[in-house]
Amino acid sequence: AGDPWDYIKDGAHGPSNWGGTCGTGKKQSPINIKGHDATVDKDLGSFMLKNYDMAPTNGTFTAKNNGHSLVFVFPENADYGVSGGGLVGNYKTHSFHFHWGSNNTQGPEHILDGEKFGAELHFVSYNTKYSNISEAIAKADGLAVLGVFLKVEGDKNEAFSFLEDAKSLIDMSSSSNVTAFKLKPMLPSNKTKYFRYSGSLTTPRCYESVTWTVFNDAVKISQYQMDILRSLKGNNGASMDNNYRPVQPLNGRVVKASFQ
Ligand code: B30
Ligand code: ZN
Repeated sequence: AGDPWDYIKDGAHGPSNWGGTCGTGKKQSPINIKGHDATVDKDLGSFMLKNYDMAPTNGTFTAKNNGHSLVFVFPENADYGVSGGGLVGNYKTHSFHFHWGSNNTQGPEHILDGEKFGAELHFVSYNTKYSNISEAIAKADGLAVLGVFLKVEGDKNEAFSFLEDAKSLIDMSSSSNVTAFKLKPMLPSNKTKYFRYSGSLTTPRCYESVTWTVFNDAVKISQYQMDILRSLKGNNGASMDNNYRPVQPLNGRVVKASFQ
């Protein structure tokens, strides 16, 4: 449903022609984060990640190629959550997905001090004052997304072994159940250094409902693991690479940093 959209630069359905709030909003994501311009906020405490170090026994996640990303959705009874770290209230983690480039110097949505890594991972959570993600998706305090930069370097990262399963999801709209795994190893070991700002979904209709947390430290994945993402296909069998939105104007927004 909705207007078709894609990532083809200057194309009819590309980012500069996305509809709705994408074109008119003043709090859009992603952004270029300049570490030195960020306002240090010592009151931004550390996160509570609920059950991120648990893999539910007999649990399965649904892995799906939705044509614009590779998404892993948790079962309704999964109890993954995020709170603290300056977030008001509790957020239930619904899913995670990736954005990546066709080479190792592009792919993330956020840019940190001009540095571009190969991919960015998003953990999407919704405010538990709403009953589900659909109800929360357009509310100002509806969503909290954690962003993690993925850098191609070194050996296979065991935290991302599940990408092997994604090899069966090359074609658009394919999905499969995968054995549940731990989320915490996918996050940087230092979770105390992060940036925080108020923004939007990075895909149509770009609702301005996201409290963004972007971790300072990147996580490493191997070239082989990156290439699995690059093998996925989107609409009409085209490559899904470069499924990232260009950075958007800050329009006076304050970016906070949890560290000096
Ligand atoms: S992001 O983290 O800002 N990239 C959605 C959630 C997080 C982000 C973007 C979008 C979302 O829930 N969108 C509506 C549901 N979509 C999922 C999606 O990621 O965009 C359903 C779908 O079509 O299958 Cu595409
Ligand atoms: Zn995303």
